[in-house]
Parts: sequence; structure tokens; C-alpha cells
Amino acid sequence: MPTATDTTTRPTPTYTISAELPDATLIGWLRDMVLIREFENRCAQAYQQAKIGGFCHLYIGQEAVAVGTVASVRPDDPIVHAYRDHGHALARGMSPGACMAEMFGKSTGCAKGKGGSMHMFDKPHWFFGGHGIVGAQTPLGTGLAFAARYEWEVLGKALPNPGVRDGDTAKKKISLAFLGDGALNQGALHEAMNLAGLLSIPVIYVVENNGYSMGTSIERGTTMAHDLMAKARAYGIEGRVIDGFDVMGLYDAFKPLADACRDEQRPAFVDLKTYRYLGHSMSDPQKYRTKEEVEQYKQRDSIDCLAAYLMNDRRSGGSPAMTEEAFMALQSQVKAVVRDAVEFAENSPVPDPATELYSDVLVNPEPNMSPLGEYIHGARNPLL
Ligand SMILES: Cc1ncc(C[n+]2csc(CCOP(=O)(O)OP(=O)(O)O)c2C)c(N)n1
Ligand SMILES: [Mg+2]
Repeated sequence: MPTATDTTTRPTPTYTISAELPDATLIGWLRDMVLIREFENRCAQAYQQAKIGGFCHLYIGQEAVAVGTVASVRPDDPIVHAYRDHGHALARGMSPGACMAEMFGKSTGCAKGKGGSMHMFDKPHWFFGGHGIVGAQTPLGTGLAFAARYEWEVLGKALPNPGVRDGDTAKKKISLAFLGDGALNQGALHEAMNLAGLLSIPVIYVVENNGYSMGTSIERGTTMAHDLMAKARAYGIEGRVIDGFDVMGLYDAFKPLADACRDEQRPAFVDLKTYRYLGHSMSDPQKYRTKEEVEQYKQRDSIDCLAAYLMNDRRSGGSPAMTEEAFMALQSQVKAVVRDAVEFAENSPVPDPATELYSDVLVNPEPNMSPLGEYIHGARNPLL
């Protein structure tokens, strides 16, 4: 971790719009990234103690992507993600307790303990999963954007949803559909991108390009790996390459793009260069890469860089935006939050098979799939 007196040889970074944000916002981003990392470390520990079962894919190294992109959109812009999803759920505002309880398979989890690591879901925060099938979430993210545009352009009113009051007018929204570089080869993505380009659907495909799909490097797995923009161009979609390590630089590039997609109600595609420090999942001998490669990326660690910037480079009236003591306090506070989350998860009950085994498993839409229909068990169509 960097210190206030840390005078490394790195050049002082220069930022544009993120530099204008208040100190508290940037410190909030730092806190969120520290929270995600601490959360993931405690998940690894709990997994080794067999308190978490099933698959578990940790997000350590990629924190700036979730925090910088989520900060660039509005809290009611819908988001979908793949299975490396705890970081996004936390960045979006899910309570660490509900997130950890889901990891532990407990009934207080965000999906009542029935989804686990890969199926975080938080409708009040407009976070629509958590999907284990590679690429499957991309048509869903496209559909959420289509629905939002339909509300705004055709219906002219906001449908009942979290935070929406009766009579509210519809807003221009965008959705973020996150995917890994491995999902670039899935047909579902290409069908979705074709429609997004054709119908000008306001979805941003955010490729979290960490260079590997399990043990396969991107160069071995997909065409045009050196220029993924070619894939976007094929569908008439604007593409951008953005560095995913420096959260402020990421915001400087991503926020204007998100704003433009919202204003113009159109799609975009982003190749967000990032890296995961740990293996693909909890059991990965990592024979496909060298320790030196991993170390090289850690030199640019997003948390270290932002902390160093706030303690050393960013000053007003001679004082740093954040003191070393404040940074230490932030870390202790986050550790306590995650400790509480683990305690909450441990002390929560497992789902009761008598009531939970068959509930929320299948929905029974009206036979004609009418969007006006009420599901048989009483839940409303989520788009209404
Ligand atoms: C349709 C489908 N095929 C294969 C798998 C098995 N699988 C799980 S994760 C994964 C790699 C995906 O890599 P990437 O999209 O780059 O995401 P990352 O793990 O790097 O976050 C694969 C092939 C799957 N879950 N779904
Ligand atoms: Mg990948």
C-alpha cells in the first residue's frame, strides 16, 4: 500500500472531468474499491474453510472497472453482468451482508441463498444478475435498454418499478451489459449487437478484457484480438478502447461516452483493458501465465494508484486530499464492514426446503406471454 511520503518515479497523472469532482467522491471510489477487494479476500478465506460452496470467481485486480463504470451512469440505469459479479453488486450499492449471505447460500442472501456467487441480483438497485452462461446476459442487457427506450419514446411514461412514482415521466436511460473477453465468441452477443446497431438500442457492451477466458488467452480465442473495435464496426456501433486500471482515467473516457449514448439513444462497445490477479476460479493452477506477468500488472494496481494520487498529488491549499491516517481509518472501517457481513452470513439460516425448494424456480407467464399478464403465483411482470 502506498504512503503519504511515497515518492515513486511515476509521473503525476493528469485528469479531465474526474479532476473536477469533489474529494469526497474520489475517496468514495477508493472506499468502494477497497471494499470489493476486502470482500473478495474474505470470500477466498471462507471458500477454503468450505463455508462457501459451488463456483466462486474472484474479482481482485479488476475493481476499477466496476467502480468507474457504475459511477458514470445513473442509479436507475439497468446493469447485467456475467458470473464474476460480486464487485459490481457492491459498487451498485448491494448491502455487503446480503451479498455475503448469498455467497454462503443463506436465506438472507440477495437471491435467498439459491443462486450463490454467480447469481447476485438486486432489483432495487437495477442490477439484473449475475449470469453463469457465458454471453447469455448480453441479449438481456440489450432487451433492458430496448424496454427503457420503448418506455421513453413510445409509452411516454415510467412503468412501475423501484423508485418510480405513479405518473412519473419516462427518462432516457442506458443499460450496461458487461461481458468477459471469452463471451466475444458467443453467438448470442452477435445477434444482440446486430439488433442494437440496427435499432439504435442504448446499450453499452462493456468487455472486461482481462486477457484470458479460463486458461485461453484472448489472442488464441478470438479473431481481431488486437483490434476488437472491428467487431463493433461490423454492426455500426461506436467502439472505444479504455484503460481499466486507472479509475479516474476510466471515468474521464467512459462518462462522456455514456452521456452521449443516453442523449442520442444509441449503443456503444468498449474494450476495457484489465487483469485478474487470481486464477479463473478457486481451483486454477494458472499454468497459462507467468508470475512475472501477474507482478507486472500489480505495479499498476488501481487502489494503490488512486490512494497515492489522493495522498500525494491532489492538494488544495497545501494539504493533501487524503492523509495517510485517513486512508488507514478507511481501510479499518471497510474491514469492520466486511467482518460484519461474514458474521451476518454465518449466523443466518439456510433456506427452508419445505418452502423454498420449489418457489422462485419457474415463472408461469400467461399462455400468450402477454406483457400485461400477471404471473400465476402473483408476481408482476418486471417490465410493468
Ligand atoms: C456457454 C458457456 N460455455 C462455456 C462455459 C464455461 N466457462 C465458464 S467461464 C468461461 C470463460 C469465460 O471467460 P471470460 O468471458 O473472459 O470471463 P472472465 O472469466 O475472464 O471474467 C467458460 C468458457 C460457460 N459457462 N458457458
Ligand atoms: Mg476474460
